[in-house]
Amino acid sequence: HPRHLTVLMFWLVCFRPPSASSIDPPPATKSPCPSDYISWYQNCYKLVEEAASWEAAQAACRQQDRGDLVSVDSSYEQAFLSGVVLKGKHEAWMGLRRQGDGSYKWSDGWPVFFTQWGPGEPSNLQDEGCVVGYNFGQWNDEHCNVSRKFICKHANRESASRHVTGVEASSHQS
Ligand SMILES: [Ca+2]
Repeated sequence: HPRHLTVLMFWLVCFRPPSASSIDPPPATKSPCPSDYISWYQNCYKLVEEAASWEAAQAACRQQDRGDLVSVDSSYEQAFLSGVVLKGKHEAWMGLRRQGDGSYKWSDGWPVFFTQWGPGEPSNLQDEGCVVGYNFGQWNDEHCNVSRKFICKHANRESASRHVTGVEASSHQS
C-alpha cells in the first residue's frame, strides 16, 4: 500500500487536475479478483446493475464477496470509476453515508480523504444522507431508500482481512 500512496501523492501534488472528468482513466491492472470484478491496484470493483436501496446494496456487497460499497480516496480512483467501471451508466451508490453527528463515513472504514460533491451538494435535506456518484464524478446525497445501481469494492488490504476473520469466527459455531 505505501507504493499506492506514493503514486497517489504524486498525482495530487504534480497534476492537480481541474476536474476528474478531464483525466484519462487508467487501464485495469492484472491481479486476482473474484469473477466479474475489475482489478485496479490492490482493489477489485464491480458495478451491480440491479438497483437497490443503499442498505440493501451494502449488504449485497458484504454478503457476496466480503466487500463493501465502493470507497473513493483520490481523484485518480474517481477517474477510474467514472471511465472504466461506471462507463456512462449515469449514477451508482457509493459507500459514503452521513452519520448522526453530520460527518460522513465510508462503509469500509477507510478515512474520508477525498470528496467530489456536485454543485450545491450535499444538500443535507432531511432523510438524505446516502451518496451517489454521477458519471463524471459529481456526488449527491440522496434518500437512502431510493433504488440505485451500485459499485462493490473488494479491497486486498487490512480491512479485507477483517472481513475474512469475521467469517471464520462465525463458521466456528459449537
Ligand atoms: Ca442532495
